[in-house]
Amino acid sequence: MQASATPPDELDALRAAALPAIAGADSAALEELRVGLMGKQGKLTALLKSLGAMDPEARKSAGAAINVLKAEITEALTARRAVLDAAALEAQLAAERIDVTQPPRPEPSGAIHPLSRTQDELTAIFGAMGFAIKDGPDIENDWNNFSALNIPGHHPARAMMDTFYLTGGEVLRTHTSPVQIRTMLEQPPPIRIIVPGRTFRSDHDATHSPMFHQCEGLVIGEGITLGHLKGCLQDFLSAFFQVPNLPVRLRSSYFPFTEPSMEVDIGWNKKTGEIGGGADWLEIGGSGMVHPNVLANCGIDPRQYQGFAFGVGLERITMLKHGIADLRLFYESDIRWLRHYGVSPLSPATLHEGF
Ligand code: 2U9
Repeated sequence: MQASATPPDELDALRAAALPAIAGADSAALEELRVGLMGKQGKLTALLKSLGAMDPEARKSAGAAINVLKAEITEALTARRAVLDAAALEAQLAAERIDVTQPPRPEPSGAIHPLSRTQDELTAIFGAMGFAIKDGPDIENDWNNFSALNIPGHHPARAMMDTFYLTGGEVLRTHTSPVQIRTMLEQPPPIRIIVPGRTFRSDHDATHSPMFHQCEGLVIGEGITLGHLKGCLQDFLSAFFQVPNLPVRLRSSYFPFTEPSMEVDIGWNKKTGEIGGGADWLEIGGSGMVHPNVLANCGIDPRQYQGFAFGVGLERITMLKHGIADLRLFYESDIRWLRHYGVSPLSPATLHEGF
């Protein structure tokens, strides 16, 4: 004999017990209720299973009533779970709140090394004049470092006491000039570049370090004259030392890679060390018109193109600008020195603010 329909009282009793329990349950109790009602052994599951044993008529009406109750319970479970989850999230957010307005711990912040700062300042000055910034490898071949620059085999710059030679015949570059050679071989004129970077000489005393830094400049174009060189140096040195109309003097000299060649002097007061004041002259770098042999070595016709070049030692101009007395301190990583002479990373070098 087939079972009769579920008595409506039984469904009402289940509804009356389940819905208030669900509405007041905490997270664990809610899960227990869900399993107790809808799990494999759950009461509602048992009622649904009982449908199979009913005759079709009874199954129809009982099925409808049980499904109504199932929908009510499912909705109540979902709604309660949503309320509990939202409350749990609120509690977690409150517990994990971070005060992003709190000031940082009083730890000393880092500083930009004075040589890096000088490099940044040169980049700002020459960038504003339309120069590109170039770099190249520390290890160079003999041709880029010497021969292309019109430095012959017998020149003292090539002596063992001056240059670090590697076993494969390469050298640690003794100046940044090989980068200018590479640039001229790579691109046709006009060329307007500065090359700040590490350089090496086999030399070590109070005023010489085996590793030091240079910044060289190169301009190649048609109709470039010594007047352009002088004006460029004047603008650069005035901006770097922050002295308007800084006196700049070119004094005849000799370099294999330039003709004519000139030392670059600036006006200063030897007694007080003041740059731009006084009647004394201070050598700051070298310069000249690029030697026709050097242009020809790089495939540039010296009858069509001319150029000027210059070089300064970054340590030297940094020491002069900031009154740093000893070259060796640049490389000792003494944190007290770095704090004193270093610059805040939060004040980048910009021309219009001055530096
Ligand atoms: C090419 C052609 C010419 C670069 C130049 C100097 C003069 C110079 C020194 C300054 C201080 C080196 O660090 S230092 O000792 N430099 O006197 N440099 S002209 O001339 C070039 C470079 C590249 C192709």
